Amino acid sequence: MNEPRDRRAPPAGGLGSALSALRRSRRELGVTRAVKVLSWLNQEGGPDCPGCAWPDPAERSPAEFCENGAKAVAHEATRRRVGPEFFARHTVSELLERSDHWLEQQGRLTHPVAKPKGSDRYEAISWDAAFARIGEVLRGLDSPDQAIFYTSGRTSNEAAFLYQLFVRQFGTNNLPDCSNMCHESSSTALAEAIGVGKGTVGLADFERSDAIFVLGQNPGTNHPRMMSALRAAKKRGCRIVSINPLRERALVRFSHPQSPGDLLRGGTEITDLFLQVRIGGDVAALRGIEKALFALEGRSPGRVLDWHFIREHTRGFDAFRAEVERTSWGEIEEASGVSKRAYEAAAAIYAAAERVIACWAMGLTQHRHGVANVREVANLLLLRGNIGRPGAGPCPVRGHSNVQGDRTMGICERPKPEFLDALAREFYMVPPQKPGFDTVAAIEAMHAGRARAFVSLGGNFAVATPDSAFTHAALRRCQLTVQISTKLNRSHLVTGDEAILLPCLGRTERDVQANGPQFVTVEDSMSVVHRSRGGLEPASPQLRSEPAIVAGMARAVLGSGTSVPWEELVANYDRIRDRIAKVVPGFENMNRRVRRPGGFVLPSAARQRRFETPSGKAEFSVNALPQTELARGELLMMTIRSHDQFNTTIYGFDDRYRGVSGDRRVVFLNPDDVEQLGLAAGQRVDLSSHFGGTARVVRDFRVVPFDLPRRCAATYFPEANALVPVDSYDAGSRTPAFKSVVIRVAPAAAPGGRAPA
Ligand SMILES: Nc1nc2c(c(=O)[nH]1)N[C@H]1C(S)=C(S)[C@@H](COP(=O)(O)OP(=O)(O)OC[C@H]3O[C@@H](n4cnc5c(=O)[nH]c(N)nc54)[C@H](O)[C@@H]3O)O[C@H]1N2
Ligand SMILES: Nc1nc2c(c(=O)[nH]1)N[C@H]1C(S)=C(S)[C@@H](COP(=O)(O)OP(=O)(O)OC[C@H]3O[C@@H](n4cnc5c(=O)[nH]c(N)nc54)[C@H](O)[C@@H]3O)O[C@H]1N2
Ligand SMILES: [Mo]
Repeated sequence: MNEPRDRRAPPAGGLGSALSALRRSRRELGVTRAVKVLSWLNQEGGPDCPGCAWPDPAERSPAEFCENGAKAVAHEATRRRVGPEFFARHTVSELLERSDHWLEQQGRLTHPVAKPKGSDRYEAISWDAAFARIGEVLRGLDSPDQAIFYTSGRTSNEAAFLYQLFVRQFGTNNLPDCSNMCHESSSTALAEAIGVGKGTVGLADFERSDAIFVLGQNPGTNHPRMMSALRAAKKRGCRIVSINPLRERALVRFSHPQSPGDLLRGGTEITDLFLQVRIGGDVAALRGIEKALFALEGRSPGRVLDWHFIREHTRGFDAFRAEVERTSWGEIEEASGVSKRAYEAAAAIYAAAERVIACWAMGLTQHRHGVANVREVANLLLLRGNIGRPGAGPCPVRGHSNVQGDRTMGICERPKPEFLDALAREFYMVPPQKPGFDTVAAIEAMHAGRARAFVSLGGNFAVATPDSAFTHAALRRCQLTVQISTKLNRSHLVTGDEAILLPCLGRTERDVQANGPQFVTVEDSMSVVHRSRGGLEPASPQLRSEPAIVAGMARAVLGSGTSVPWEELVANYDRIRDRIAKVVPGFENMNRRVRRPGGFVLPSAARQRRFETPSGKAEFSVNALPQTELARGELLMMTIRSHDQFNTTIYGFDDRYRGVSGDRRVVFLNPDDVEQLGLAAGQRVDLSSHFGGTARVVRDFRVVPFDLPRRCAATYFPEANALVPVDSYDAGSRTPAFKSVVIRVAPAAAPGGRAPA
C-alpha cells in the first residue's frame, strides 16, 4: 500500500521539501534571481507569497516561505516567454491538444493578443484596440446582465475594488469568483451561526490554544506554513485531533525544514487522535463528539458545557440538544465509519481543553452538505464557548492568497445593501440591486445563451469549474471571452467567437505608474491587511498592472458615462485606497495604517462575542445527517490536490507525501474495494458518474490501492472535473460537490489510448 505507516515512513516537510524548493527555483530562475525573490518573500516591504492565505508571523524567519510558495514564485518569475511569435507558430486547435502542464510551462504572456471571429489564431493587438473592442462588444449587449466578470483570488485589494466598481457602473452584479467553489459554505454557515462569514482567530491564538481540531484539510501540502504553527502548538502540549478520510502524512508526523533538531529526531508527531471518517461523514463525526460530550455532561452536570455562554450568547440550544439525543450511535457509526470509542476519546480531549480552535478547508466545504458541515463545527465550538476569547474559535483556512480580501472589496454576486449604499454615496452612482450570477449560475447562463460575454480577472475558469464538457460548451457559446492572465492556460483556448488575452504583471514584479512605484495590499485568512510589493523586472515592457487593465477596460466600456477618474486613481494607488477607506468599513485611514509593519487587523464583532445575526445571538443549528445512498458497485469520490500543483497549475507529476510519482491520472481505492470490484493494483480503468440522468466519463486512470475507508475513492483535481455534475452542489452556498461525486470504476475500454491530460 502507498500509505506511509506512521513511524516508519519519513515525516512530511524536512530536508526533502527544502531541497525540492531550491532545485525548482534554480532551474526556472537561475541562482541570483532565485535567491533575490525567495529572500524577499513575505518580508516587510516584499511581495506577499501567492501560495496561500496563511498569515505571516510577527517575528519572521529569514526564509518565511515554504516549498510550495517557492514553487509558486519560481513559476511566475520564470524566464520563458509566450509572445506573438508563439501564437504565430501554434493555432488554438493545436494548443488544445496539449496538456494543462505543458501550456503553463510555456512561460509568461508578453503581449495583448486577440483571436478574431472565425480565426483559429491569436494575433498581437494594441492595448487601445483591445480595450476598444471590449467596449464595443459589452456596450452592444442587450443588457449588462448578459456579461459575466469572474475573479480568481490572487487579485489585489486595489484591483478588486476597481473591478467591482467598473462592473457595477456598467450595471450588473454578475461577479462570480473562485470563492463560489471554495469557502462559500464556510462564509454562508458562519454568517448564519455567528453573524460574520469569516474566522475569528489570529495567529496568536494558535500559541494559546489547548486543542486544535483539523478537519478536511491537508496543510502539509496546501498551507505548509500552518505546519509550523501546529508543530509549535504540539511542542508546548496542545492536543491535535485530525478528521480526514486520508491519514495525510504531514498531519501524522512533520519535520520543520529549517529545524536541524527536527531533522535529526525524525520530526514531530502532530496528531494525537486521528478520526479516519468516510467521505462526507463529518456531520456524523461531529455529532459523535457532541453526543459523547453530552454524556460527559450527564456524568458531571454543570461541569462540561459552558452554560453561562450558552444562556447569554446563543439561541437554539434546546432544539440542537434534542437532535443530538435523537441521533443514535448506530447512525453515527454507520454514516462516519468511526467508532463510538473514538468519539469518546475526541470528546475527552475537547472537554479537557480550556481553549479550542477548529480549522478546516475543502474537505468540509465542497459537499452537497458543505454548509451543514460548517454549521456543525460551529455547534461544537459553541457548546463550550470556544469563540470570542483568546486561543479559541473557528478558523476556515482560505486558499488563494487574497480570496478573502476580494470579497471584502465587494467581489460578490450578492452584495450587502450597505455596501451598495456606500458605493452610491462615494461615486454618485446607482448600483444595480439585482443579485448576479455565482459560478454555477454563470456556467448555466452562458450555456443557455443568457450570457454572451465573459471576462476573467485571473484564474482558469474552463479547468477549475465542474462538468468540463458542459462548461466548455457554455464558454464557446459566448460572443467574446477576455482573460487577464500571467500564463497560458486552457481558458485561453476554450473561447467565445472572439477572444482577447491581456497579460498582466505578477506579484513578484515592479509596478511603476505615472506617480512612481506602487505597492498593493492583500488580506490574509485571519483578516490582517498588509502590503505586497514586487521587485523583479517585469516579464515584458508591454505588461500592465491589474488595476491599470481594469481602468483601461472601464474607460473603454463606460466612456463618458462614468463618475470615476480612472487614470487618476491608477496613477497612484494611494488614491484607490483613499476610496476604499471611504466605502469599506474597517479601512479608515487605510493608507497610514497599511504602512505600519505587519499592516492592520480588520475589526471583528464576533471576536468580542457580539454576534451580528438577526437575533443578536450565536445560533445553534439542527442538521440532519446527510444521506448518500450508494448502489452496488458505486463509490463516493473526492477530488484533491497533489503536492505538486497549485490548483489548475500543474508543476509536476509527483505527490511525494502520498508516495505517488510520475502520474496524475490515478484513482485511490481501498484495497478491499479493489479486490471486490475485481480490479488489480496498477490496472487501467475508466471512471463514470451518473447524476440526474447524465452519464459522464473520464478514461484511462490507474488504480492505486490506498489506506482510505471502504467505498471511498480519490482522484486529483482537475483531471476528474469532467465527472463533477454542474448541478450537484450545496443548496445553501451553491458550492459544487467536488468532494462527493458518486462514481463507478470499470476496466478501461481502450487501454493505453490516452486522451490528452
Ligand atoms: N501548494 C498548494 N497550496 C494551495 C493550493 C494548491 O493547489 N497547492 N490551493 C489553494 C486553495 S485555492 C485552497 S482552497 C486550499 C485547499 O486546501 P485543502 O482543502 O487542504 O485542499 P484539498 O486537496 O482540496 O484537500 C482536502 C482535504 O480534505 C480531505 N477530505 C476530502 N473529503 C473529505 C470529507 O468528506 N471529510 C473530511 N473530513 N475530509 C475530507 C482530503 O483527504 C484532503 O486531505 O489550498 C490553497 N493552497
Ligand atoms: N475538482 C475540483 N475542482 C476545484 C477544486 C477542487 O478541490 N476540486 N477547488 C476549487 C477551488 S478551492 C478553487 S479556489 C478554484 C480555483 O480556480 P481559479 O482561481 O480560477 O484557478 P487557478 O488554477 O488558481 O488559476 C490559475 C491561473 O491564474 C493565472 N494567474 C496566476 N497569477 C496571476 C496573477 O497574479 N494575476 C492574474 N490576472 N492571473 C494570474 C494564471 O494564468 C494561471 O493559469 O478551483 C476549484 N475547482
Ligand atoms: Mo480555493
